[in-house]
Amino acid sequence: MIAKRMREAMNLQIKHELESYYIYLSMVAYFHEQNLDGMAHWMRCQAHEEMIHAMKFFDHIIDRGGSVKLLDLKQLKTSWKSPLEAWKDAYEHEQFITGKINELIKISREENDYNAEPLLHWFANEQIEEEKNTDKAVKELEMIGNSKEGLFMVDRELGTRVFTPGSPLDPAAYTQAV
Ligand code: OFO
Repeated sequence: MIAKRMREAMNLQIKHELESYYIYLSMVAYFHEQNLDGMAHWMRCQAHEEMIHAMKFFDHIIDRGGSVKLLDLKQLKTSWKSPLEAWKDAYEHEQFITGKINELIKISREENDYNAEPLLHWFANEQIEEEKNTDKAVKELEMIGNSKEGLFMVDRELGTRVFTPGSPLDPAAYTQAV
């Protein structure tokens, strides 16, 4: 049985992961409007991944006999001045999420919740990747400055992301490798 403190903290994390889904979906719309279909594709994959993250916590709570209470989502930004500003926001958001995962790890230690550890370690590793990817895009966009050709190339590169995780609503369809 999951302890109340951890259940409530994971419930809150479901909200954070769904807000990640929501903000990245807004970025999909923004990038399509800018004719940056490669970036839109990358963010579409990312939004899908965030829904899976939310469902990992959702399933963990259910599997341990807890109840899930979905909370209101915050209204997040829906437009950006430039692709660079959007990617900077994504990087900053991932740093915020890393902080939240670290808080959950702290709670698991304080509560001696050993059953939560494998999931939280998975997320700790995942956040290294999430920060790395968004920071890389920021650095590339800073490198090209106002070059249209450069933007075209970065967009092309981001459009090559391959993502085949299965449905976020089917636990059997997604794996720990997401
Ligand atoms: Fe769920 O990792 Fe990004 O936000």
